[in-house]
Amino acid sequence: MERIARPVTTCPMMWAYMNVMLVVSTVLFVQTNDASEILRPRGVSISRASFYVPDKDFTCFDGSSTIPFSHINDDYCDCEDGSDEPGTAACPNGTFHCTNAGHRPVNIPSSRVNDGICDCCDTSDEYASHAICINNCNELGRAARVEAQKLAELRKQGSELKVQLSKRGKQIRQEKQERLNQLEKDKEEAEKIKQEKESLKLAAELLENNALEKYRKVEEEEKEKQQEIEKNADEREAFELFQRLDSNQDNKLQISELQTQQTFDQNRDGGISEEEAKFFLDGHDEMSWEDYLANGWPRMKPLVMLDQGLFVRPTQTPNQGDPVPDADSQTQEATEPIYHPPERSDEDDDDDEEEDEEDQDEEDDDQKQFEPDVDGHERDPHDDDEEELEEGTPAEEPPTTKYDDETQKLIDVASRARSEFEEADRAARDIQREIQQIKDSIEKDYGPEEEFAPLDGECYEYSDSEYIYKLCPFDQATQRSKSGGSDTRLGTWSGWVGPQGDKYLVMLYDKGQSCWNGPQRSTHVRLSCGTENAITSVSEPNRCEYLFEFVTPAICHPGEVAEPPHDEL
Ligand code: MAN
Repeated sequence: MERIARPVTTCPMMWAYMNVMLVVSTVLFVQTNDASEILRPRGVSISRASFYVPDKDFTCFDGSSTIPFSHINDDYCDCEDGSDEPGTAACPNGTFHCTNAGHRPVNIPSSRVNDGICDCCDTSDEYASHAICINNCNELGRAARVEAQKLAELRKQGSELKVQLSKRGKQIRQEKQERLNQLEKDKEEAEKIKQEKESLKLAAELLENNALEKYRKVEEEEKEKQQEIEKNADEREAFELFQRLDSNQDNKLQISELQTQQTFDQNRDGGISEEEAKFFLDGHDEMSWEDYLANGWPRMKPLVMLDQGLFVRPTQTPNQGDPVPDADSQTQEATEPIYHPPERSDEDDDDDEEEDEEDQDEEDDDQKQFEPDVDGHERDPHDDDEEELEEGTPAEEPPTTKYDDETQKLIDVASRARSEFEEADRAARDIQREIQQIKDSIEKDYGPEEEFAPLDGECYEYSDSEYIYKLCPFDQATQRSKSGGSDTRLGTWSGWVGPQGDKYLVMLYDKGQSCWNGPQRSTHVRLSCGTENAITSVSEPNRCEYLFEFVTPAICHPGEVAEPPHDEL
C-alpha cells in the first residue's frame, strides 16, 4: 500500500510550508532549549519516551503491528491505538502530549493537533498551522502555583481543625458511652421502684375498690332510675301527641287524623297525602297506642321536635304562647309519664308518683356529689390525657362530701399510690427513651476518626432566590419557601454513599416528602475541604432530587494538593 501522508490542510501554500517543516525540523523530535530535555518524538511524554528508540523498529502499544522507526509521526496511521502518530492528527484515537514547561503538562486528543486552535500553553500542538499561539505557560504556571499554595494552606488549616473535630468526636462518643452505662444502672433502679410502686398501687386499689363497692351499687341503681325517668318522659311526650292526634278519641290513629297535622307534610307541598300519613302509621291505615309507641312515635318524634309549636317537652322551657304548666304538673312531668295504658288505674299512678318524686330528689343529690367511673374511681376529664398532665397535677379530684371517712381515706391512699406509680413509670420510660436515643446515635457512622460527630446536633442554612435550605447533619435536610409555608422534608439521614474508598465524601438523605406525581424527595450532600462547616450551594439536578455542596474541615487531608509536576519545568 502506498504511504500517503494525511494532509492537515487543503491550502497548497500551507502544505508546502508544512513539508518544509517536516524536513527541516525533523518532525520526529521535540525541539528544546533545555539541555536536560530527553529527545523524544513530538507529542510524547517523558514517561513514554523510552518506547520510541531511534533506529529501532517500533511496536505499537497495543501490539497490533511493528513498523520502522521512520514511520513514527509520518502523518500516516499505522497503529490501531494511534501510538505511532503521537505528534500528528493522523490517527483518530491518538493522544498528543503538551509538555507545557513552566505549567502543567496535558494530553489532548491528537485531532486537535494543527487544527488552528491553541490547546497547549506552550503552543506545541499548533507547530504547523496558521494559528498564532503565544506561550503563556509561565504565567499560567505561576497563577496555578499561587492557587495551589492557597489550597495547600486551606487544607493545612482544615486538617488542623479536623484533628480538633476528631478529638471532640471521640470525646462525645466516650461521654455517650459513659452516660449509657449510667442510664443502664438507673434503669434497673427505676424498674425496681416502679415495681414496688405498682404493688403498693394494686394493694391500695384493692382496698379502695372494696370500699367503693357499696357506692357502685348505689350508682347503678341511680343510673337505672335515671333511665326509667327518661323513658317515662319520652312516653309522656308520645302520649301528649297521641292524644292531640286522636281527635275521635278511639284510642287509635287514622290516616285522616294525621292528615290534619301540617307537621307530617314531609314534601312541603301544602298537604299530607295518604302515602305520607301511612309512612307514620308504619304502612297501615290505622295504629293502636302500643303500635304507635313502638313504631309510630319514633318516626314522628324528630319532626315533632322540630316543630316547636306542637308540644313542649317536659324538660324544655315553654315557648312563648305555650300554656305554662303549673307547679304540680311540672313535678309530675319530671318524674312520671302522663300517659298510662288504659288498663292501668288512677290509684296506681298516684303511688308511683310519690315514689318517683322521692327517687328524683335522691337522684339530684347524688348527681351533685359524684360520678364514679367503671372502676369506682372518681371520673376525671383529663384521664385520657394523662401524658399531658403537668407534673404533680392530681389525676383525680377527690370528692368532698360523698364518701364516709374510712372510704375517703382509702381513696386518698390509692390516689397517692397511683400518682407515685405513674411518676415511677414515667421516670423509667424517660430513662428508656434516653437509652434508645444514645444507642441510635452511637450506631451512626461518624467517620473513621469520629470527625463528623460534632456536626450531629448542628444545623446549617443556605438561601437562594426562592428557598431557604437547611441541613442538620445525621438528621435531615429541609426546604422552606421564602414566600411562606412550612418546611418541606428533603430527606432523612440514610448513610454515606461516596465512591468506593471515599465513601465519606457524599451523604444521602432520603425518604423525604413525596413529590407531586413523583418520587419521595432525596438529597445528596457532597463534601469538600473547608475551614468552616457551611453549605456553599444547592441545586436540584432532577425534580425533587437535591444536591447540597457542603464544606467542612472534617474531610481535609494535608498534603493532598495536586501541585503541578515539576519534572518538566
Ligand atoms: C416544590 C419544591 C421544588 C420541587 C417542586 C416539585 O415547589 O419542593 O423543589 O421541584 O415542589 O413539585
